[in-house]
Amino acid sequence: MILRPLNDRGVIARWQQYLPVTDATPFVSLNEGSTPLIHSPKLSRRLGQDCEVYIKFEGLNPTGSFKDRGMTVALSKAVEAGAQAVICASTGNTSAAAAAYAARASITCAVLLPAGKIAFGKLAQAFMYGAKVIAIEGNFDDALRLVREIGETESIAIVNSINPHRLEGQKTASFEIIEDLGDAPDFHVLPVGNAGNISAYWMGYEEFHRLGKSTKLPAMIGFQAAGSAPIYHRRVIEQPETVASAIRIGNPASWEFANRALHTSGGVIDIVTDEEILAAQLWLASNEGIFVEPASAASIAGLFKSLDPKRHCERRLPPIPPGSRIVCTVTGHGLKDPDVARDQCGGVIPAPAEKDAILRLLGA
Ligand code: AN7
Repeated sequence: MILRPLNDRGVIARWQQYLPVTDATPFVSLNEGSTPLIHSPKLSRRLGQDCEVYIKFEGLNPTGSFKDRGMTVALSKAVEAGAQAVICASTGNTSAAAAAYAARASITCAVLLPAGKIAFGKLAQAFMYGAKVIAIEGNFDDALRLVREIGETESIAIVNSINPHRLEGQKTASFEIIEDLGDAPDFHVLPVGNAGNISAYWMGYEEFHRLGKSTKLPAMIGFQAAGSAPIYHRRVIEQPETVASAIRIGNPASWEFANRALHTSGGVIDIVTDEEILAAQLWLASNEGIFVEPASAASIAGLFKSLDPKRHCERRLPPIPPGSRIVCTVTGHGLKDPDVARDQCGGVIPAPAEKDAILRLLGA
């Protein structure tokens, strides 16, 4: 039986004609995608010169990250091909998405995670969605190597972004941005880990430009965490480290593809420190009401960095001309990583259960 959810407004239902699906493809969907593109008055003002900044809030997908866009296509194609099980390596969000969509498709899901390095919200998701959760003594790059090896001999579908269906699904975020803005932006800023998403966005922008749906192509600006910046340093990082655990990756799978996107778009890869990431995370939540996980805040930290004239000379960031439109993708929800959020919080204000005492504390 072909599974076609009623009222489905998901990525495949909306963008079917641009995706590798046919009438024989079941739609394994949770109504992902169609996330809001939120105008940021405060970031726009900080940029000045009539620039407008928009935030593509991918944390509002069903499992709380952009991974759902790719996973709906990957799982649909896996089920179409008769797969009984899927496997992925993950820093957390891919495993959450794979587990949810596998549950939806009633097939087995195994996730290989670096032990002790997964944000708690993501781990809880993998368990709750019913995945087999395997914590390896190694980092993400080790986990991905193992998944590739397992895929060579076993009949189990790999749903990491080395599966091209993942990037096909993820490119739809660019389509939505072009629809919302009426054209492509001038700059697109996003965090980079395994480099799949920057590659997928670029695919989407190129495809819609080719089809005449946009008049221009954005410069793609990617930010890696300073301690996990293989593309920036042009070498594999053996022991990547960063508070932004989602992008703690030393040997990105889509490295070549991302280099092409950077080169063709006139973009760059730069780095932001953990301190800059955490400051940007707190800034975005407390100034715009948008709570994102640390990795996602790398794009906002990067925007701040590109505004700093001193940093600008030091690095190769392109100048932002007056009147530019800039889209920053924030990739995952802040609730994914409660431990980092707790460390960012001030202490609570203790008070007796008395009105006057509370008014005194409020300075009233
Ligand atoms: C919130 O879940 O690699 O450059 O295994 O979770 O496409 O890898 C997550 C990556 C950015 C980087 N922001 O995207 C995984 C995983 C968040 C992420 C990235 C990830 P890519």
